[in-house]
Amino acid sequence: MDSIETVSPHTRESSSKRKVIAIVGGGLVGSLNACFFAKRGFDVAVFESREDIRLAKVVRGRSINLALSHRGRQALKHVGMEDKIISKGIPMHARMIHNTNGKRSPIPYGKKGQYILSVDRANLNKELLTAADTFPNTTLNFNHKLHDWSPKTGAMTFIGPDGQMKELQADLIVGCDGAFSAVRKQFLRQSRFNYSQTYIPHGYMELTMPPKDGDFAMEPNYLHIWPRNTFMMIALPNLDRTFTCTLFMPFEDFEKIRSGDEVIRFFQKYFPDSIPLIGVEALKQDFFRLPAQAMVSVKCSPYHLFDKCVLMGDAAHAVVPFYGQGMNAGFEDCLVLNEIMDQLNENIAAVLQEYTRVRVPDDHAIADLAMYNYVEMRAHVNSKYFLFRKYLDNILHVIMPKTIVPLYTMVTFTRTRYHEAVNRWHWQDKVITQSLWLCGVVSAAGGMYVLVRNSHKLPNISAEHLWTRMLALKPF
Ligand code: FAD
Ligand code: EGU
Repeated sequence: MDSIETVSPHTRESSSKRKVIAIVGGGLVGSLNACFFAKRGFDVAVFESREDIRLAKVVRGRSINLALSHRGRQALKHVGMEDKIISKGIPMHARMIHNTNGKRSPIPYGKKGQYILSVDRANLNKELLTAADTFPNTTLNFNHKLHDWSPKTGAMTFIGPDGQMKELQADLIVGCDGAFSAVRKQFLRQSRFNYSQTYIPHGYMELTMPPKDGDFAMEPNYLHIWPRNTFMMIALPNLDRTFTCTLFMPFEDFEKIRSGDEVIRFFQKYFPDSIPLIGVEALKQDFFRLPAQAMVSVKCSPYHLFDKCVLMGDAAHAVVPFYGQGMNAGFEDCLVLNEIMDQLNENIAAVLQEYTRVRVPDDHAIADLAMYNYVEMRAHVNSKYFLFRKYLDNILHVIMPKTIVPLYTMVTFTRTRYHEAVNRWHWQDKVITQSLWLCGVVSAAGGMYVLVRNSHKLPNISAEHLWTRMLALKPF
């Protein structure tokens, strides 16, 4: 390498005033973030290790569809993309709980306007790349894999399309390169950087449920759930009238299923109603197409390194998918950073420090919540328990709409800061428990009062007599 180029799409002279932002990772968060930075007038360069998925024939990678909710929508709205994305999303107004007998019970998410959307990951990513591409101050660089970068100089080395190393310079590096972030590697070498990662014992596998007689095989506007303690399946609808079913199961159980017949036997036992819908032959084949995929939870802090670099999305906080919030939280990251840019007049050093201060507690809270829900679901959540808990949540909310707001409602349908949602949840839990105690004490005291007031009317039976009778199990 002879010299370090800037990544700016313009020459150094023409862009002397504009700061150059390098966004590493052109996934969901990176491509959205590019729109946010471009809209502010920065010179933006996105570097993505894969080829341009808009041109690719087959798109590999994680989860085919995702649940988009309020936080993600608010971020999309800010860059004028909300309508475009929701027009291709399928509303899910309720969950549909499937029990082992094939019985289905719907539980609404909330009031009429409260629904989540099933969106196609590849389409969402393509639309966001195209949106970023329309800004004249943005360049998209595919087949550019970040190899390393220097916190001293801010210089980045990429492995380019021709396999050659390439060194580039930017004013700010934004790490949006996912759960196994290469940008994050340099953070790990810093003193006082906190980091933890946990692989859960479960893996996931995606199976496609084809249309039946040209239409959706199940009710389309639902998030279908088969809760079975350690096993769980979830299905989200797609525009092509298929469903993508995601089976969550401990790796050791995946390993026990080795033949097509064993797959059918397993489904017969736990998800019998889904067999004819997926199809026996398809099920036997799909199950072995790809091995089960791992899920990791990553927490770290701080999110910034001097005024040189910041981590966002899964690179900063990979969460297990048991709250449907990973992408939503990553999109909200972009919105939060943008709000702080307004507050602090784009003073990058100050903005990054404030971003870490504000965002770490919230991202850690959603990582904890998602992990908590994973543990809870596998501990004792079958279809009956799930129905009971969600009914109870909803009933309490209807009785006291201001005091009791279900946790998932705050998480999914509001922009209540995640850590505040958790605090409020703990507080509500206390109120509910104390109310129950109070009810108990009041009714016990009331009962006692009535008893004492009327004691003269009661038959005079001695305690010994009572005891003998009880032992004899004779009714009075
Ligand atoms: P990614 O989507 O991982 O994108 C990172 C990008 O960086 C990729 O394009 C990658 O190619 C690129 N990259 C990686 N390394 C480099 C490098 N060295 N140089 C250059 N580029 C690089 N979230 C929800 O909100 N709702 C859901 O319903 C939901 N369901 C999920 C279900 C499952 C099974 C899983 C696993 C996750 C789910 N999520 C969901 C979470 C969601 O998928 C992630 O939070 C989201 O994809 C994070 O986006 P990202 O852009 O940060 O990372
Ligand atoms: C998992 C995988 C139901 C997509 C959590 C609910 C999820 C999603 C729930 C996946 C569950 C679990 C919530 C939403 C959503 C529920 C939620 C989980 C979408 C508490 C594509 N979860 N997910 N909670 O309430 O808040 O319906 O892969 F089974 S959307 Cl685990 Cl709201």
